[in-house]
Amino acid sequence: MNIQNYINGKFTPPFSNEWIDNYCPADGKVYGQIPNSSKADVENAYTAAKLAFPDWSKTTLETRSRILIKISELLEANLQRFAEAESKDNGKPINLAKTVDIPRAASNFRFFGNAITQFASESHESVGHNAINYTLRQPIGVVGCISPWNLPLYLFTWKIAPAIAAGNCVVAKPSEVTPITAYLLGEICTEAGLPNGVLNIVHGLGTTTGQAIVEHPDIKAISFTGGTATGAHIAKVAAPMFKKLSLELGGKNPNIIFADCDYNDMLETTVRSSFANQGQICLCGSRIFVEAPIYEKFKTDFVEKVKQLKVGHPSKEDTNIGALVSKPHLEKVMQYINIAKQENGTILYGGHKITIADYENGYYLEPTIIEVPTDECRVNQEEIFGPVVTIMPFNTEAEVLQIANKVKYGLSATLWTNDLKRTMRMSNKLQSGIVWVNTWMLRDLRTPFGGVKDSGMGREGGFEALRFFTEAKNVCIKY
Ligand code: TXE
Repeated sequence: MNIQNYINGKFTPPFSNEWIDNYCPADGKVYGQIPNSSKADVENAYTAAKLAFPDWSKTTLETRSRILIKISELLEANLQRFAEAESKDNGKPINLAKTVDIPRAASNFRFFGNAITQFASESHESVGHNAINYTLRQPIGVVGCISPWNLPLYLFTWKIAPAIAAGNCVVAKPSEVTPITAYLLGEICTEAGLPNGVLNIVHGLGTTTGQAIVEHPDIKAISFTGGTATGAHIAKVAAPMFKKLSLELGGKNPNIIFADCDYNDMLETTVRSSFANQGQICLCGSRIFVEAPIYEKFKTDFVEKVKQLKVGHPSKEDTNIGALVSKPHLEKVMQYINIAKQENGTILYGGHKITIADYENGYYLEPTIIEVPTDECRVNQEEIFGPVVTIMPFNTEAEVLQIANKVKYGLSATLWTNDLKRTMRMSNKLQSGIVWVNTWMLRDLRTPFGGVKDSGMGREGGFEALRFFTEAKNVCIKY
């Protein structure tokens, strides 16, 4: 399957005629090519966006809303096709793509289609001065959206939907590792009546295409999700141009389990929060801390449950764990398993590459549980981003709080307890942008989403996203 850029509503090849192979993680074979777009392609996309901006920014909220909701409906109508494409491109189980990725991408458009009709700004009366202030929330112009490979369409649309809802025009780049559903989205946008140039999708490597978007002097805001090192680099390039930046980066999230929790619910959810999407979700709880009295029981039960997970071809309905996204990524994750051994970690389960008949070159890995002797080891401090979790016991609330916070990341944390006061104390003190109590990845699109420390800056979601994609202008009128 050869794909093209989507610029000004048309599918176009890259000027340079340079192409990148696209691999299918399930069998390791090349199954298509994608453009490696250059500065010239990004400039072309920018020009289309710039020309579309005056009309789009004046389009009524009702019309914008109707188009966004139409995109959402078309995604739902094409659920099967998109889910198959996502599963093939990324290696994730088809069931996950069908129940999570594509429905959530559709709900991103529906949500922001509705949210823009409710978005309002403030007014401040300057009492005693006979003056009134009101704040205009104006779209920025042309904005850049850059997304990663783990939740390809879901995270791509999480940026694009609020950007266009707020009246901006977009130059967007999906990950070069998983470009297919972003490509298919172009067709749907045209069918939904999105005017040409409002959304432009350019494909290519981060260092060429992505870099050209970030460096473009007239793309005034960048919304990025991806690795922390890339985020730091983008900040360095964008800061001297005073671009608005939203950076959603890595995580090393603690999953803290107290003995008083609802045990079965916790166990079930912990299997999911550890291994969903092959552990390749920035919100996965990759560091599991268990209160000492239930530690041995948890260890036994968790290993037992994880043993039952079926690693298999992503297209099979009964597969729980599919293929990792790429060969280099599989190698990186396996390297961490070796590091764990050198650091005196005990592999309680997994740790090996799996060969699946007929798909011998696919990127399959056993779900892996490592018992660590201390939290101060690389597997407990660095983001692995694969089906690998560490576990260790703790004795007191103060102790677990300290180790939970002792990493450079701060995206999310999960807490399992029925003690209300402890919940309040811990939620206040955990250094993360999101705290889940007795649940994981429960999503309400109105809530702020993002991290602290090296997990990034800015918040996505709800009105936060609409605020990011607009500039506030205060107008002060004396009467
Ligand atoms: O991410 P990159 P990669 C973490 C995870 C993973 C690591 C690297 O630990 O192993 O990051 O993954 C584009 N200018 N996460 O290499 O490189 C790139 O093309 C502009 C966490 O895939 O950060 C892609 O579209 N853009 C994570 C996007 O940035 C650039 C999700 C992300 O790629 C660029 C994914 C540049 N110079 C990985 N270089 C999460 N937190 O959700 C790259 N890109």
